Amino acid sequence: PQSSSESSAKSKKVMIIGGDGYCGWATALHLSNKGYEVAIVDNLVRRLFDHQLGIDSLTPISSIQNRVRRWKSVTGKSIQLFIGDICDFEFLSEAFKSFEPDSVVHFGEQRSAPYSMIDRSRAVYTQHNNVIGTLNVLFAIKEFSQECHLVKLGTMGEYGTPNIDIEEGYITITHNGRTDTLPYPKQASSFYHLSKVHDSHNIAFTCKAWGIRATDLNQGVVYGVRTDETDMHEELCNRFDYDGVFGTALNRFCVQAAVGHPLTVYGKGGQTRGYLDIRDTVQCVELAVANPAKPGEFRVFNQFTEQFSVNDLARLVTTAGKKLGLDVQTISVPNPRVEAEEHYYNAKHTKLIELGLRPHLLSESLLDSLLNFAIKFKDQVDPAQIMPTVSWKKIGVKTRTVSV
Ligand code: NAD
Ligand code: USQ
Repeated sequence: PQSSSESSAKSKKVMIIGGDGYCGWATALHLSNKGYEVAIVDNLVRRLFDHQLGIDSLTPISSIQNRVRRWKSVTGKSIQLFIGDICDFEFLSEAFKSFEPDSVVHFGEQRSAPYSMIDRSRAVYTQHNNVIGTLNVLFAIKEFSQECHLVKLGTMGEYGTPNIDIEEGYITITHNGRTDTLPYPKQASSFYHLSKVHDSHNIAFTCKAWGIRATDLNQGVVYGVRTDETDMHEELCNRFDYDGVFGTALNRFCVQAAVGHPLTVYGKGGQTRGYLDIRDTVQCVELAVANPAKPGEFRVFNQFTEQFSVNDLARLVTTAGKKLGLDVQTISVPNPRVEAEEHYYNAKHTKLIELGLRPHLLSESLLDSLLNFAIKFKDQVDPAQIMPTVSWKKIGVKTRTVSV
């Protein structure tokens, strides 16, 4: 594998779509710090969802313009900004022609499963935004920069929870005496997770038909907030979602423990997923960018470092909380989702390790620092945002205002 040293990265231009979001902001700074020339493309719709739902990041986040200005003043490095919607092909074309990326890292989607299950209009928005946005990126690569490598954020949730081992993208099957290597079966369980399945199929097809080079990063659930770069100045601070729509399991549990809210385990709590530290998200993307797929190759990496059930996470947070003097309780919340609550789960995740990933595993020290981080900001917590409000079964055509 090629190492991503500063010198080899200098001439490389990376466009980060969704660079104002949680994973995208951390990655944009990381790649800029490593010597890549970075442009952020974002329509700031994630900030609009907060306004519409009456929710907010635990941490105060600066405007994208101030973030980029601060980054320049702290490091001397410039990040270009293109504010617009990738579903608008004219906007995307202009951004492509002006920046001429060598790689595109695509984080720019509606990424919450509960959001996609609020009502019909949110389900349709999610699939339109994600599927059409990705199609536009594929057309832009074909039209303006054939050699450009697409690094696309997918999700481990594309595979669901089958009763056999999960492979990295492909499985070799022998059927009626004949053998083939085929895309691993997809069993997504929300309109959001399904949008990622549709994306994967569209990308795989264009790799075959047009020779696009692409890497699908089937990422697990991300936790943590601090990275080397966002730590450089308080105005570079990342967002931290803890609410019932955008907050993810471990981040939510840390905030719940900090404010004395019982940990919200949905159903039996045996739901097992792959998890990773946000410091590993930025490392994985850097590895994918530095070691591009070949023309026509549709490469799939499972991007997580450890598997946990929801009950495992609750136990870990309870133990770590006790050490900090917190009395952490757990409640079983009737599961608002339709998902297996007790199941087999064993997913391969070796390809990024082979490229050189050095994982930050979930040790007690990290949980301590994440809990301390949540404690530091606990006055910002709105307890009314904690319980889940979106039901997989009650979704209907009537437009819902999700509020307390
Ligand atoms: P996020 O919502 O914080 O960031 C997504 C960004 O994309 C936002 O800034 C949003 O404004 C932007 N965006 C959305 N639609 C856009 C459009 N049409 N045009 C331009 N910009 C648009 O999400 P995140 O947590 O950073 O996730 C980033 C990616 O990683 C997503 O694709 C998500 O599915 C994937 N992922 C996230 C996690 C996780 O735990 N956070 C886990 C696995 C995969
Ligand atoms: N869960 C609880 N209690 C909570 C929150 C969640 O028990 O308070 C359970 C959920 O029911 C689910 C599991 O924890 O079984 C994970 O839920 P989550 O909200 O942390 O993650 P999920 O909805 O799967 O989505 C997140 C990101 C999404 C990404 C996905 C990766 O929002 O963008 O694609 O993680 S994965 O889970 O591998 O598909």
